[in-house]
Amino acid sequence: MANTVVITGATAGFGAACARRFGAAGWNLVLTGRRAERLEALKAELSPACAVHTVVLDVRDRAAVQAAVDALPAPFSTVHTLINNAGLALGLAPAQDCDLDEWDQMIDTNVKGFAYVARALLPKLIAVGEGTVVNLASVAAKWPYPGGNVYGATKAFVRQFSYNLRCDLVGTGVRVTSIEPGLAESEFSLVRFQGDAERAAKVYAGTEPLTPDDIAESIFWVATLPKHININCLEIMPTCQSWQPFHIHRREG
Ligand code: NDP
Ligand code: 8X3
Repeated sequence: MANTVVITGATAGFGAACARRFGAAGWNLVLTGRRAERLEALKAELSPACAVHTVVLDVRDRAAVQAAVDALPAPFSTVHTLINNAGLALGLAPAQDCDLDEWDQMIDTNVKGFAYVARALLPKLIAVGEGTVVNLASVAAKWPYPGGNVYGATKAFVRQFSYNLRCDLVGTGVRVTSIEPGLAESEFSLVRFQGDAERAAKVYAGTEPLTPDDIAESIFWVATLPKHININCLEIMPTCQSWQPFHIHRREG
């Protein structure tokens, strides 16, 4: 019987690329996101080559997350891998100028929704006795940058949750990986800049960023390694990205 992967945020970017990558390998797919028409289009594209179950789901809705997991039909109810990917950044303003509604949405999605999904699915993974939880953190979990304030902090939560989860799951056969990409072109910047396509395009102009397919390939590798191997974290940057020296503010004169 084919393995099943549950992917949150499958309607775009990394999640959609993971659906295509795992689907091409014959996995059963549980695809979730808020945009129903995107889920249906992906299902039409990928089935019947693989089995696809779609769930329109806002991960911020705790009861809906649990209900969706409880209602998974066979064979999708036997879960081997969770790709806990749904998330977003909003804005790039200094903390002192930020919109609290945007902070709420990032915390509610990237921290609370992320945790609801993990909690709801862990018993299913443990019941199988092997498998992988793949959590989408970011380079922003570790490396600060101006305007990263709450977004980076939510990703630090994802990273540390992943490490703590490894401690709780040891002996269950379920492994956990924190995936930490840098510059990657998807709808991420379009969302961050509230649909401003011109500003979003500037983020990637003149670069060769990571692609969603690059991330999907890495996640597929992590999830299909021999089961005694756990990749704790995987930090991935495009070759064109690096760090700068510390910023030092100097007095004038
Ligand atoms: P995209 O914007 O392309 O995709 C984000 C996905 O998250 C969409 O499918 C969206 O679906 C879903 N999503 C957002 N909010 C919710 C919600 N409340 N409930 C359910 N689904 C939701 O971004 P990426 O693919 O680039 O990002 C995927 C993950 O990777 C995110 O967690 C992001 O923080 C992280 N990441 C991205 C990087 C990048 O540079 N692109 C780098 C490092 C990490 P819908 O709108 O249909 O609900
Ligand atoms: C996305 C990468 O550098 O914009 O997590 O925070 S970054």
